[in-house]
Amino acid sequence: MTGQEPLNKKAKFLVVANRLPTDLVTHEDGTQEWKRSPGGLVTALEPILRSHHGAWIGWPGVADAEPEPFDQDGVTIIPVKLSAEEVENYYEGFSNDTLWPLYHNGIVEPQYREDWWETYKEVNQRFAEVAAETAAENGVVWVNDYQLQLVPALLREMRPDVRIGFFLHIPFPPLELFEQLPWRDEIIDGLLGSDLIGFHVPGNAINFQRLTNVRRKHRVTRGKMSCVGHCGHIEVPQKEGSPRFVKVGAFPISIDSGAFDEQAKTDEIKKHGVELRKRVGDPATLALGVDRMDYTKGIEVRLEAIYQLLQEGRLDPEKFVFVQLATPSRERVDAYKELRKRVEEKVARINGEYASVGRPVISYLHQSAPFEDLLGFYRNADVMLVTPLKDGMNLVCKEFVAASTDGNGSLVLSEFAGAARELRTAYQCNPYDIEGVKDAIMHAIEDPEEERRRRMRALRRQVLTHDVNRWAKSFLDALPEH
Ligand code: GDG
Repeated sequence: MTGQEPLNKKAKFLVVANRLPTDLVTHEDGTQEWKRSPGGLVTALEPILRSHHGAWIGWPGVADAEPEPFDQDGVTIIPVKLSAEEVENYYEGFSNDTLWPLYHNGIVEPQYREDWWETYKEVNQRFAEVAAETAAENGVVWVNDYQLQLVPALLREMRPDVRIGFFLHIPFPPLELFEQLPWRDEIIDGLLGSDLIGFHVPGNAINFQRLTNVRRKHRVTRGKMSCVGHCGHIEVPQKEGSPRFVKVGAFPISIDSGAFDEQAKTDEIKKHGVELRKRVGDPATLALGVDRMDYTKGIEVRLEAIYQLLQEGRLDPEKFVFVQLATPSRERVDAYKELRKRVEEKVARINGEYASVGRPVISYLHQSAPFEDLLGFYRNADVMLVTPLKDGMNLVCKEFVAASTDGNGSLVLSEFAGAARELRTAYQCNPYDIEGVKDAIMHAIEDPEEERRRRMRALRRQVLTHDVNRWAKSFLDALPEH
């Protein structure tokens, strides 16, 4: 363990998320070390956390680990312990095998199990207790994502003085689907403990408002359908006194786009990108996919589209390479094991039929790629394929745009990614319409250069002016005062 000092102060600004911004890594000799995992959320929130003596509550990523809180660059890190059984029931089970598929339109069948739900409740209670102990008087607590939807109400019960914001990073489903959940009313009431509930896109906010209106009979004041920011209020009756108002809004998350642009421009990344392109045979067209290995991401859709385009002779295997970087994810959940098998069979089939010796058409990795490789590929790919069946936002497409500093990449983007609402000039497609996906890919490759550049210019304007700092600020600015 590193020699960080245990701390014991109250935080005026608190982030609560399933995972900490730093992972506890255990080496082969049994020694442990904290490794920072600098994602977009961390980058956006770190300066705010630092300036407010902030704290971050989350699980360190290892079962049964119980490290003491410590200070990391001015932010208090507060680990929450999860036993191996809790990881299985709360995280892999209820979060990733019940809520994740249900909220992504039931792409795979959600599993409903009472024992998973019981553990979900217990773990949410623990997170809420730690937050209640940590938050300073009248502080701000920002709760994140589907793993912790009961925390707002539990926390409000213990600490009515704090202001609670909740942000959902995945889609919120329509009423007709959400109502399958045996514990639907408990989840709604958990979320309604917040002062502000944020979603990526207005459609999600509207789904939630309609649900509370229909199931809980709460009065809803709706903003404009096209709203970004404040979309409306839900009036929640109280046992005593006047009702509480919960603000609901759409806040499309983004990336640290300036940093991506800057880093992608460096000579090192430029050279590295050229080198990577050479390594895959310097094809006339390099297409790229970057995803967690998840059935929501539509990896199979793009493989099928490429397969058919090769069969029809619209893509030439001598001139085309597709690089798919697929980070391992949730490998103990059955649906993920099955997906991996299907993807790998498809890759093998395409290469078996169309590759030549030493020259695969599909270059597939089931590994977490180093960040420099990611940037190098983003910068040098001709076409980026982002074809989710459903995605809250999708940051990969924004990263590709920000890193396309030469202004000449083409983005193929599913209409069902939250990002499609902002990235209008992408080559958009319906991932359920295979002919449409194939046509979008061919347009992205064959359109005149001027058309491709025009589209990318508009995408870059959008992504570079709407970064993750703007997202965090708009959410926090919308959090009502008590
Ligand atoms: C959830 C929602 C929403 C991926 N492979 C590698 C790697 N990555 C990085 C990407 C990107 C991140 O992982 C993936 O972010 P996404 O947004 O695309 O997807 P989810 O993980 O599903 O995120 C999503 C998001 O929350 C935020 O609210 O947008 O809709 O599902 O940053 O770059 N990074 C490295 N190597 C890899 O191999 N270094």
